[in-house]
Amino acid sequence: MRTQVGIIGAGPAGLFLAHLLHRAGIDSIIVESRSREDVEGTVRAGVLEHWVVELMNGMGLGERMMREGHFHDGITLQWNRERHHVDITGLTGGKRVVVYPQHEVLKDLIAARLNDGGQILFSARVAGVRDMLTEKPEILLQDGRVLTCDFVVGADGFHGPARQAIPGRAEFDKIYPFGWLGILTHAPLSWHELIYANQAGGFALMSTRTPEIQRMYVQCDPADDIATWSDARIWDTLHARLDTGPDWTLHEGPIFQKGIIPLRSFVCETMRYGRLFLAGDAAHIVPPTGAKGLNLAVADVLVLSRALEAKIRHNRDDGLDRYAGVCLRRIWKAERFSWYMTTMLHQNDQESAFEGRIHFADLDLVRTAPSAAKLLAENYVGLPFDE
Ligand code: RFL
Ligand code: PHB
Repeated sequence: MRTQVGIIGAGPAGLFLAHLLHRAGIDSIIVESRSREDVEGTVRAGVLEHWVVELMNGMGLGERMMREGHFHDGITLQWNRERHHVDITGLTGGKRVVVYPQHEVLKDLIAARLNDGGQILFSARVAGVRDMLTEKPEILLQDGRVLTCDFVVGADGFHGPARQAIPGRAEFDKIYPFGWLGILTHAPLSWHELIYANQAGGFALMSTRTPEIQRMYVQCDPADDIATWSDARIWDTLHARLDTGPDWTLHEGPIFQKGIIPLRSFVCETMRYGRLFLAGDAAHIVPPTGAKGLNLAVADVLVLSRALEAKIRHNRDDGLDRYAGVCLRRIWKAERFSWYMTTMLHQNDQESAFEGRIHFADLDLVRTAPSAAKLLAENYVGLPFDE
């Protein structure tokens, strides 16, 4: 098998990249270890930044998102049983975010890619890569097939093989002593926008999926056995953390999906090794509190697609040489924002009481200082590109 750009992984990074390259007249093959059903059924991110929505529309892929997505012009922060509205749209000159689940984005991207005649090899696991320092790098599939490429992109997530192929990587890591328990429930909407709360012993997030299905999270111990979280315990925790008094009703419903994820911050600054480029979660992880992971993956491949186009079409190397540097400026700002939102909104028993008080002062600054609210809003909708 042979292609110009071999892409490992059919997540947001790999699929957006394949579309962007196709629009530039460059062919690619995506190799994905999971089945199409699995990729399209895995519940992950929810929030798309302003410019990702514009990109989807500009690529002709936004029709269902515009119809089914939930547009939000603000978020609610809650602590001490009080809610504070952050006017994201007012603070950013008219920008909004959309809650449109990641697996719905992936369904739209996969359907459109296959419709364009694009190749996605599902249920095909990559065992490794070789010859990255030559002009004919290769992707080795576990079933023995070999994909010979001009360039290889590791869009294979945090646990994929691409990053492991880079010797002497510069990596930065932070593990948080808490995780998120996420649920999907058949229940009506309880509040008109997302609520991020730090109350009654920890974090809670109320998000949505459809008018009938809600997505919620509570801070938990990442080592918890999910079996110890009965539905009653989950609702009790959500009630305590989202409570504001008798005027508020949290609508309950049957929980039909639940799972625990750990929270981590991670950056691999070595995003290039010869003709291998890392993009998305393969190179960086953020805790989900800032809703940045998917958006950052798309930002990487937007930069990479332009650089690959300049090289393949005009034999210009400068874009590829600058790729990691350009991306890392955005990545570290998203890491900072995700860390800020995470530390401000969670209870951390490894921190001192002093630090705990500082986090509430940070929350109160967003309530009282327009500059703090504006900085939060600008980060939340997505910072401008700085190339
Ligand atoms: P992905 O999505 O992990 O895709 C990588 C793909 O590579 C495949 N793969 C392989 N394929 C072939 N051979 C191998 N050996 C392979 N190894 C791996 C995998 O099967 C997979 O399909 O990485 P990508 O494309 O970089 O995208 C990153 C995003 O998925 C991730 O950052 C977000 O989901 C993070 N995230 C959120 N991001 C947001 O922007 N907004 C949010 O609101 C948001 N909420 C979240 C989140 C992540 C969460 N979880 C579950 C971690 C909420 C949660 C709960
Ligand atoms: C979600 O809806 O899954 C979601 C929303 C906001 C976040 C993280 C996840 O910050």
